[in-house]
Amino acid sequence: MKNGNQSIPLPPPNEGSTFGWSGQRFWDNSLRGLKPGRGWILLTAFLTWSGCASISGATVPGGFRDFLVAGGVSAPTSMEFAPDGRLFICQQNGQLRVVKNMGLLSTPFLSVTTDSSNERGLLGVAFDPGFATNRFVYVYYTATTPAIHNRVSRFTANGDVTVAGSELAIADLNNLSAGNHNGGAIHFGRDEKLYIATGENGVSSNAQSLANRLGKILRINSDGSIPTDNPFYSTATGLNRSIWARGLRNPYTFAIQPGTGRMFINDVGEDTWEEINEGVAGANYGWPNCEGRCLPANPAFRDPIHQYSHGSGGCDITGGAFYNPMAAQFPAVYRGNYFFADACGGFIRRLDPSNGNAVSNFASSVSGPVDLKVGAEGRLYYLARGSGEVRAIEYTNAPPALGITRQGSSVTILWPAPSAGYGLQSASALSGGPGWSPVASPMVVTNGQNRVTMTSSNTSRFFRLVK
Ligand SMILES: [Ca+2]
Repeated sequence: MKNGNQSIPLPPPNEGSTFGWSGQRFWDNSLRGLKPGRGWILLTAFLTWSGCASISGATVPGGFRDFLVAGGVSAPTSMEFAPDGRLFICQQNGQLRVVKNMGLLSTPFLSVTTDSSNERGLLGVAFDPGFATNRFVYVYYTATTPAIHNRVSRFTANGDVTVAGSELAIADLNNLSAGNHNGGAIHFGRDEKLYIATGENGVSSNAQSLANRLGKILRINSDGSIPTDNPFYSTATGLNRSIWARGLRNPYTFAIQPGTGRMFINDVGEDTWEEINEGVAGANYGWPNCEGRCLPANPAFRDPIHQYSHGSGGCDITGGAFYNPMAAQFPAVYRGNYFFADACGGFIRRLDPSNGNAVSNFASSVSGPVDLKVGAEGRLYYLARGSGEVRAIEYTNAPPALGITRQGSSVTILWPAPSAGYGLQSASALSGGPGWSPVASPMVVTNGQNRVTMTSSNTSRFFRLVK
């Protein structure tokens, strides 16, 4: 199968680049009339996908299913959803690929010149909090000039490609020696600062030093300048004032919880322990003095909130995602959970912060998972490096959230009759948790379609259709 996704119905071309479109236009609203600055949102999610069964699919719990989203990705390293629903995938070779309308676009969004040997290459992507207006996309990659080092650059999007010549380097990190331990994850925090995870580059003493930016979490403004409230701003010098936390070995991935801003950092261990650490300004996570919890306890170091041994089947923690989607699809017990994967163990587990950080198995036989993301519509996506695929896990018995839209001057929602079982809900903020209330709006059936129209100038209201 070309791209491995031919059985998935492709949608008509549209500006919204909706992800999970069923091929039928259920939503028709006035959002195209909104000013770009309002960041219009049109996200749809339907149960009508019919993804291919594949031998590379994971084993998932009863009630769930695993299906192919897009194949043919070469040596992927990480992925991120754009605010408009497109999924961007980093290939180690420097190409940033786009999955749009359930298909992998043949033309990369961008290609950077990178050293992709060993663990180097294009490793991370993030979208500016103001992406809907400014179209800024950030990537982390191993630059080759003037010496080999990791760099964070900003590009400006123009549809599914970048504006030519728009690259702006906003952080050039220390020159590299070894090829391994590059970190590479980048995400914006709730404070709209850009957080950058860096590895210690095979020199463990780097992790403790405030004289370089390796083995750290860095925090910078989106233009590359350094916030003056950084924890080591007055004690470190120059660019090292971007250090936000230290004592990390190879924090290949981290995640920030929607709604709370809580950060969990996955630190890949050496011989014994894989770690999940709570992100705290100024924290020292102990490497190389400790791998896993410090024994005996050392108050100078912050222990992981969870660790698992290589003896338990894993050896490479990669990928973390909080389950707080706009429209939760998994059962309630999963809300607020933190999913994490292990690339060599081939599993996905979940940690429940509301239950003493208890960890449960979730998926197994996963083909080299290197990243996890939760879609706005509530599916869990994983990037399988082993099979070169993006796959998704959904709960088959979920009451589907059929779509989410944002109120403009007027919103009209269409969906096929009959209307039985459908209900409209509204909320004042996008969240996967509570806050959605039923809306008593008259539904009108016209030409076999249900239609409901709401008129309001309140752009802070969101609506979703659920069944
Ligand atoms: Ca540690």
